[in-house]
Amino acid sequence: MRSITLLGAPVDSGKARQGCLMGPDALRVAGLERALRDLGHKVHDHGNLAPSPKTSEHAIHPNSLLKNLEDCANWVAALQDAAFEICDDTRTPIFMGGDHLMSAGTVSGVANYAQALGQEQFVLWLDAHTDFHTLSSTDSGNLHGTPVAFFTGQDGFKGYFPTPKGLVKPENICMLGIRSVDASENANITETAIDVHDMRAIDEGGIATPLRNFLSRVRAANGRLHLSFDVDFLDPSIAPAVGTTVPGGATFREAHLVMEILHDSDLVTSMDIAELNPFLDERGRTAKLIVDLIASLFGKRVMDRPTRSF
Ligand code: EXY
Ligand code: MN
Ligand code: MN
Ligand code: MN
Repeated sequence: MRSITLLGAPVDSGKARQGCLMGPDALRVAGLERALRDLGHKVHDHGNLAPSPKTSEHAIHPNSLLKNLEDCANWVAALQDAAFEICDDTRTPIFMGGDHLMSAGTVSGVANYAQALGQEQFVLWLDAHTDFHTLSSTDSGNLHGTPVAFFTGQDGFKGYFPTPKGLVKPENICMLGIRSVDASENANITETAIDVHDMRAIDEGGIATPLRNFLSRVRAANGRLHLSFDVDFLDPSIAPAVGTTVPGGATFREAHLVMEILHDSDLVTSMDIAELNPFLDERGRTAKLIVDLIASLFGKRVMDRPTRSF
């Protein structure tokens, strides 16, 4: 039984297709709290981090709309403090986004907490994208493409963003589901020890092996594990409610298998749900799927494993 705290982190950080602001409430309407209570967990809904930054319709770029960038930077600073505090009074925070800029705040906050405990912070990044742009490398200027560069301490944020209070070592990050990487991101990420498994590798060798290998590293280091789940990790045919869909994503069973293996490992200490855009959903289909996947992460089983394989 876990003690779980939900915190909404609604943000649309400049991309054209807005709507992630409504993500936290869509997860609430889809029954996230009830699903977790039904599994025997203690759940507290801490509400939303307010106020969300005001962003314009079109892309934010450091050179053009510094004002909006400042709002986003202040929001990230507030979120990293809120994340740190929530870690202190609950065993498992679930941060409900909002687009993936949220992870600049949540991951630096939980990494700061890990540092305070003298523990290593690890991150499992489920995403179609590596989100490894800096403010100078991004072409789109969309900040949701930058969080991993931010919390690994890459250059190019100074003067625009707060100093991350907690950093994650690149070698402590595993990415699964990658299938859309910009040229400059690719060049930069291959210079690091980030463990990237794209969909080609997963198609060939399966998703369980890289995940299990990563989890044994987390366990060996007695580490804390943050799961950052970008809804566009999933194939758009099962999860259409994201603004940056990329065909060829994880299937329903691959996603549930990841959650089941994570549950059995008991290693996850915090998580994000990012990029859910209810404005693009079909009668809450995507939000309900996310709730079901989180239920798998927290112990829901379709059936108890047969004692012997047939
Ligand atoms: N790499 C592209 C960009 O930087 O604009 C697309 C980023 C999409 C980010 C979403 C959250 O994963
Ligand atoms: Mn509260
Ligand atoms: Mn992402
Ligand atoms: Mn993505």
